Amino acid sequence: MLPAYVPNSAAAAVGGGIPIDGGHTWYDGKRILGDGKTIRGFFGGVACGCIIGILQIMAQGQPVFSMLPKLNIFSVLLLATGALVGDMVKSFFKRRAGIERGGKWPLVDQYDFVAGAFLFLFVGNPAFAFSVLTVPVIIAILIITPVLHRVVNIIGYKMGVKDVPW
Ligand code: CTP
Ligand code: K
Ligand code: MG
Repeated sequence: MLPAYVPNSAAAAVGGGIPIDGGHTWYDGKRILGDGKTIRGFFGGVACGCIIGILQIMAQGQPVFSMLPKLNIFSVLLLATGALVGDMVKSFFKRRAGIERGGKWPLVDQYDFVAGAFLFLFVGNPAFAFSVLTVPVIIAILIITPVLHRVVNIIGYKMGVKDVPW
């Protein structure tokens, strides 16, 4: 899950600059995604997720471009991209629900990137996804994620890379 977790924190650290929605509003007059989703945050986040994933593959003594269904660069890219696409889709619906950028949306804020990463991995590399994401593993991830999310966000807030501690 590191290639899915890291992009979320990395985006907060390296994000900023041009927003993905270009500052445009939706038909409801509210921003499409908001200033919290930036091009630099997205690609910087995905890149950091890929770096951690490549280190994991190398630590397991496997070739980076191994055949499916092993952990390979393709699966790493799916997890990292899926995580930030999930986060972005979340922001779209958050704006439609009238919640400002950075506002709290309990449960959704904690699981958006996990849902995106799971979806991308199950669709993009089902053989690998089914072999690693077993029911006990998924349950463990669902328990660990909100705890980790909270701890990392408090650290990010204290470091000054996050505006709010959630
Ligand atoms: N970030 C970014 N680009 C992304 C995702 C995140 O630049 N694609 C950065 C932004 O600086 C953002 C911070 O990471 O403020 C924290 O991310 P997140 O909590 O997902 O964004 P919010 O500011 O809470 O915005 P939203 O309400 O839309 O989730
Ligand atoms: K997020
Ligand atoms: Mg947030």
